[in-house]
Amino acid sequence: MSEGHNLPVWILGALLVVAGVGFGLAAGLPLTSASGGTPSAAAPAHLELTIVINPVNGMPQYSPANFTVPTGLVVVTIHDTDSPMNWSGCLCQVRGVVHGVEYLNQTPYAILPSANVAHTFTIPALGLNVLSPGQSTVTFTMDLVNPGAFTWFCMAPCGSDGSSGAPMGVPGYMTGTMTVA
Ligand SMILES: [Cu+2]
Repeated sequence: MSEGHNLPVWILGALLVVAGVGFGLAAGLPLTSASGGTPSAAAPAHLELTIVINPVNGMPQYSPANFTVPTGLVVVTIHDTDSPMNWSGCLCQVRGVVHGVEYLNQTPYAILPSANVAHTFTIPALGLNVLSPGQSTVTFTMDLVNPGAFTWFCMAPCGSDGSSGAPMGVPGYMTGTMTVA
């Protein structure tokens, strides 16, 4: 006699709801409030970054450049308002994020086409690399285990002088500090 046949219908319904929530998390779908979530897993934190053109000097910059996030799962959204850039030398491989993919306008990619990639969000200490095409919205999830201060930077040659000129390497533009606390 199988125990499964004795499961009340409401338990099966609850299991389906939990599975649905799990799928939503795995697919990177927009998350609603924590209420109604699974009690065993804390709701992920959210971080919103925007890449804008500085109105004074015309250089692209991440805003904010310095920010604090908690340990655990952090869903990051990058709104890139810069122009697309054809970065032919880009390997464009997504690394160090949950499931190994980022979502470009909600489509998952493990490797992005290099044709439009304008910037990257790269944290070598975490083995993390995410690509940001111009005029796009990118979403990915970090699973942060350890607290600390982590330098992030952009690897794309987005400067006025390719990979050597500003804003590359200028704090507050294409590099900054992510504090995990
Ligand atoms: Cu850049």
